[in-house]
Amino acid sequence: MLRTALCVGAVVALFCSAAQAETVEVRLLNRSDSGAMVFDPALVTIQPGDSVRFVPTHKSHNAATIDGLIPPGATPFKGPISEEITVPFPVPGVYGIKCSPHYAMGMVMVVRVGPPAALPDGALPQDIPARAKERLLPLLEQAGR
Ligand SMILES: [Cu+2]
Repeated sequence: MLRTALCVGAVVALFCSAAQAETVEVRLLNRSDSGAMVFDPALVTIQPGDSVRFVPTHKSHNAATIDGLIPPGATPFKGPISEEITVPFPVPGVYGIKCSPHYAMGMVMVVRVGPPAALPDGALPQDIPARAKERLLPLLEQAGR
């Protein structure tokens, strides 16, 4: 009897962990309380296998990985302008995400997958625009602790 109960418990636990992959929504906005041209939220923490749905609430935005700012082995992506995309993140680590048209205006965010993680090679790529860097640094710092 006890054995049966344990077994059922184990099956439920397995099923639940498989069903637990989550999708977090991020909105792409012209303006919010935190400024102009923003991802909201600007820092997302998920588990490997979870997904992020990027929703251009306002038009003319997209979501794309920043070159040199994704973990080794991760696949870069670039979403179409003004279209919603859902991206799975199977590889743990820290990801810099930009909006291609508004990168220079500092429209960036960070996705942390799994435990706190430092930058892939310990430093920001050289070609990041100043305003993007300004927003990325505190987000990366948060993602690392
Ligand atoms: Cu944008």
